[in-house]
Amino acid sequence: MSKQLVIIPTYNEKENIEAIIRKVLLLHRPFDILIVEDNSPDGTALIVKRLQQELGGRLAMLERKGKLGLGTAYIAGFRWGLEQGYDYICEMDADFSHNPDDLPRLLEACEQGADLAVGSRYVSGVNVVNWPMKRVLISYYGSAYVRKILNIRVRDMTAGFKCYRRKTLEAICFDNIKMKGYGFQIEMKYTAMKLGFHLVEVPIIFTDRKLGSTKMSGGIVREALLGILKLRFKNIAKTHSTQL
Ligand SMILES: Nc1nc2c(ncn2[C@@H]2O[C@H](COP(=O)(O)OP(=O)(O)O)[C@@H](O)[C@H]2O)c(=O)[nH]1
Ligand SMILES: [Mg+2]
Repeated sequence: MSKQLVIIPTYNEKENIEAIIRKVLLLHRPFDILIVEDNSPDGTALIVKRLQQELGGRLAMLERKGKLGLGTAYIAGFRWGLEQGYDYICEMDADFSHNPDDLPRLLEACEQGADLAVGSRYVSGVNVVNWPMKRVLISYYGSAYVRKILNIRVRDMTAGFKCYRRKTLEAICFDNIKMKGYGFQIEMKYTAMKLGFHLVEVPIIFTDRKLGSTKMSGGIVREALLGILKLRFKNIAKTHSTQL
């Protein structure tokens, strides 16, 4: 029997965290959960601790000292998941933008041969609900820009709803992943592809959060725009060969 984990990074998600944890634990495929919590001032960690008492071993939490960014939260989660021996490691936001019901489809894509399955908004048209038009445009044209610069076909390059096969993460040298926000998602996908892994896009519908607020900022968009240019000229095989 394979073991699968979903990593959920949180910063001020008290309105969403309990419902999303309960939803994941009810899926027909069993997923363990790792919350990577950055000392949210709203007390998200306290809610998780209460649920741990109630629900037991399938819910773990890594607590960090403060808001250190999404990229490093995921990397801390990946290291933990690999150490614990998980075969498949997923990423999902806490705010229900990613529908937990889609997790089994991402997992199945990996079971059927993908090394990295990406929940994609742009496989056909734009499957985004309730996002402000400005964000849809930044995301859609941002992905088009990235495709052009990096010369790749993946339609949703900034997607953060994914399932990695264990060996894909094992091959990536996390110390050499430089970007932290949307750029992190792009860098991970590009690195996996350059290392020869098979990426599959699984269509999903992305819905804007109903509760809580976004933590993304203009700085994160700038980081991605510049970071992509650097990635274009990076020798991926060389910088990520240490763990192979
Ligand atoms: N641990 C941690 N989680 C974060 C951080 N920034 C954002 N998140 C979480 O990452 C997910 C996506 O962030 P969100 O603000 O919804 O971004 P958006 O969907 O692009 O607007 C949510 O679960 C957030 O709580 C951070 O610095 N640290
Ligand atoms: Mg969100």
